[in-house]
Amino acid sequence: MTLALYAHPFSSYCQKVLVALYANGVPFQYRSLEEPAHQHALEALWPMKRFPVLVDSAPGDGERTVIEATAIIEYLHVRHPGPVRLLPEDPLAAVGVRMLDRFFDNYVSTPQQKCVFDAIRAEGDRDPYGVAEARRMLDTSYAWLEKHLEDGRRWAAGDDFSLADCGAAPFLFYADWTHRIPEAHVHVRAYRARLLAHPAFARAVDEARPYRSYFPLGAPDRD
Ligand SMILES: N[C@@H](CCC(=O)N[C@@H](CS)C(=O)NCC(=O)O)C(=O)O
Repeated sequence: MTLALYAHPFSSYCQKVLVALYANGVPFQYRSLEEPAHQHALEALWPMKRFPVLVDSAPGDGERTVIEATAIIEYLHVRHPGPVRLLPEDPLAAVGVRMLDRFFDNYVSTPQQKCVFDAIRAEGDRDPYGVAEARRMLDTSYAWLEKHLEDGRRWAAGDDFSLADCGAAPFLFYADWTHRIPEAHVHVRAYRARLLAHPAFARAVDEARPYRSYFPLGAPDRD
């Protein structure tokens, strides 16, 4: 059996999957997109050229290509489970985890990526209206999350670390760099700090340190 992940250490969606792999100690080949050969292989696997992409080759079971960070984590949960159960057994509780996973993807990561992608465009192609909208969405998301975390829950969906936290970790990490989480949102800031202290995410953050100069808005000298 070979699990191979096409990924870049500085990519938030790749870190989302790396957190799941590291949390469960799943062995895999890291096909870093710093290498042109891996970039070409990725293009052949997935014409969208978005990453991460997972390839699972099992003798007698062919080869499976899995796209999209959430689907990759769901796949790992089914085919390569480990001690940390990232989706609860109870189907209703699992809906709650998936709902929060969508929240972090759509309302934290998407607006923060909008700001970052805009910053790497040529001056004349920028979209200040879209960026202002994205920043407003981040404000709304931070405020909603502050209320959601007010009950003292440790992780996004309760006491157990889950799929939702795998995405929350890198997305809040970069979102705070892009659009600072207000000091008043003490629960969101404390949750981000807990995520940063989680060994699986701390490892992903450390592996990405050499690439901080890639952050187009200027990586702050912290974290
Ligand atoms: N919906 C995808 C998003 C993946 C994504 O946006 N990945 C970024 C890196 S963080 C990427 O592929 N960027 C390259 C590009 O936009 O061409 C997922 O959940 O995996």
